[in-house]
Amino acid sequence: MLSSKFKDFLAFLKSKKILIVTHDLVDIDSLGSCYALKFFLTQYFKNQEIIIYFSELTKSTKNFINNFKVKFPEFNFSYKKDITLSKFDVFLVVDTNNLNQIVFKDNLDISHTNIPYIFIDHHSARKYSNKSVLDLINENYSSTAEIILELCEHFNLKLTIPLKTLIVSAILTDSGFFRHGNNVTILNVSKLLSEDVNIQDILLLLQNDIDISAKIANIKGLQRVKLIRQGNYLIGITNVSSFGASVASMLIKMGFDIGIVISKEQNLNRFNTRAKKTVCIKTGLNLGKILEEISEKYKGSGGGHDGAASLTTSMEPERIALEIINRIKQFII
Ligand SMILES: [Mn+2]
Repeated sequence: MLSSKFKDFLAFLKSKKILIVTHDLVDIDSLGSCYALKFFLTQYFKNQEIIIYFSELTKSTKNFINNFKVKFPEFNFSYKKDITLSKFDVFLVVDTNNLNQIVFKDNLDISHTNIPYIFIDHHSARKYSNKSVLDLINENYSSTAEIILELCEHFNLKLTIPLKTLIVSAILTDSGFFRHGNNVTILNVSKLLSEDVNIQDILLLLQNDIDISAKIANIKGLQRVKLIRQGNYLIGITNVSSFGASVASMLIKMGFDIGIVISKEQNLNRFNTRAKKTVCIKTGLNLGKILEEISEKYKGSGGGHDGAASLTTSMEPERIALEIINRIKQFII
């Protein structure tokens, strides 16, 4: 339980100028956590400076904010993109377990200042530098937003409807819509839902509009796909001019076990590959390794993870494709 720390946490922050920071490419969990935390602190420290700093937001976070603003036009998503670190007395590092993930202009780094920082996070604690006794870390939560929720509950602070909506959105996205969650994840969401905080409305807020050119690439990729059957496994190979990574993921959603997509990128041939996680686990297939080895052989650049990898090369695509397929087949006999 974090509750034993909450009083000290609050006492430490009193009369301090607070900067709330989070990782680059702000996702919906960091977004919701930062604004809920700011709301919480504002209740206790009326005339105190509490600033949020963001470097860059992801495309889906921006999309979410646009949808959110239609529903809650009054909600204030203000944050700073440019700040002077030395003006603050303490940094609250949200949804981040490694200071390297926070990006400032001119390569500033909060660890180079003498200003204390406190982690508020749900990632595994391995990479925390300079652990503080005040850190609020709980790896059992699917999202950082749930730590802020616990904080608000502990002090009986009533959250507003927009903030409840933000926290539910954060929990849903970070838990992969409960796929990576546990009982507590579902309980926390259920606590926040009400007539005014409706799950279907929130799911609509989280819907991402796909770009029309990405949709066309997906459709063309499907029209051109060649099916290769190897035992009980299905490999799909196709080509598109762009959006190769999204087309490769789409092939997996369509039912292929492995998807290979060839596209052109600045006169080079790019291969995007995807494999079902279950296939990788069952067969030992590692696309990252395969593409890395091929890239070394043909002087390209390639690599990735077991189920998602890419390769860029100037070699003719047919030859590379054949080599990729042959190497994949060695695993799925
Ligand atoms: Mn998170």
